[in-house]
Parts: sequence; structure tokens; C-alpha cells
Amino acid sequence: MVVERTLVLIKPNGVARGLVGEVTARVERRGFHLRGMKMLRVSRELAEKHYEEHIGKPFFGELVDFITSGPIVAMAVEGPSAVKVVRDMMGATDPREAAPGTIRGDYALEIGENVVHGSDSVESANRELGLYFTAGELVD
Ligand code: DAT
Ligand code: MG
Repeated sequence: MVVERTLVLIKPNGVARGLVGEVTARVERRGFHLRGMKMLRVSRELAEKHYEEHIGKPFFGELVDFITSGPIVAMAVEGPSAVKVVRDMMGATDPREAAPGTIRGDYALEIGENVVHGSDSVESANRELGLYFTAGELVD
């Protein structure tokens, strides 16, 4: 069993719609442990670092505008194969293709407003956790 940590974000529309408890409960009930959690407003600088792989794509401007549009909740989530299992719990990027029972499949319809973010690899997770949390903000 490989224990991993991954970054989960509840995006501005998820916070605005009151889905913090719902998303957090799903993650915890699955058996994952929270190792860090905070609410913050993402700066444009942080957004551009987080989404640097998408610089130059047609939706990049909207993506940065959206993630900076209101408070988000960031979580460091730990458990067996956390990166893949959490992504599977979130469903497809385009919520219209996300399976019912997934977070996006149950709570979203628009690709640009898909409620949650989850890191896509262990390498991405480590990079992204470092963008959102200092070492002292994560607990064992
Ligand atoms: P994911 O969030 O599933 O890892 P991604 O990394 O490909 O997806 O894209 C990051 C975010 O950018 C995604 O959650 C929503 C937005 N996005 C992706 N593709 C898009 C598109 N074709 N049009 C608008 N927004 C898009
Ligand atoms: Mg991604």
C-alpha cells in the first residue's frame, strides 16, 4: 500500500454554493485523512503558478479569473493511492461527462466551474502542496 498526499481545492463556486462540508465529508468518509486545511483567496500570481501547464491555452484567462474570483478551501489529503482515488472521486474534468456519484457528476455542469481540483500525479501533488501550504501548516 502506497500512502500519498494530494491537494484538493474546493473552487470558488463550491465555496459559494455551500459545498465545503459535502466535499470534505466525502473525502473523509472514504477514509482519507486531512493533514492541512485552509480558506484563502488565490492571487493571480498563485493561480498562474498552479496552472502553469495551461499557459497559452484558450481557456487560461478564464481559468485564472475563475479561481481568483472568490475564496477557496485547500486541503492536504492523505491515504492509500490518494492521488488517483481522489481524482476518481471527482470525476471527469467536463462535468457533463463525469459519472453520477462523483463530485463533479453530482454537483456541476460547466467545465469551467467544476467545483473541485485534485492533483493529477504524485509529482504534481508535491509541487501544488508546496504552493498552497508551508511545511508548518501540514501536520502528521
Ligand atoms: P483537471 O482539473 O481535471 O485536472 P485540467 O488540468 O485539464 O483538468 O484543466 C484545469 C482546469 O481548467 C479544469 O478543471 C477546468 C479548466 N478547463 C480545462 N479544459 C477546459 C476547456 N476546454 N474549457 C474551459 N475550461 C477548461
Ligand atoms: Mg489538472
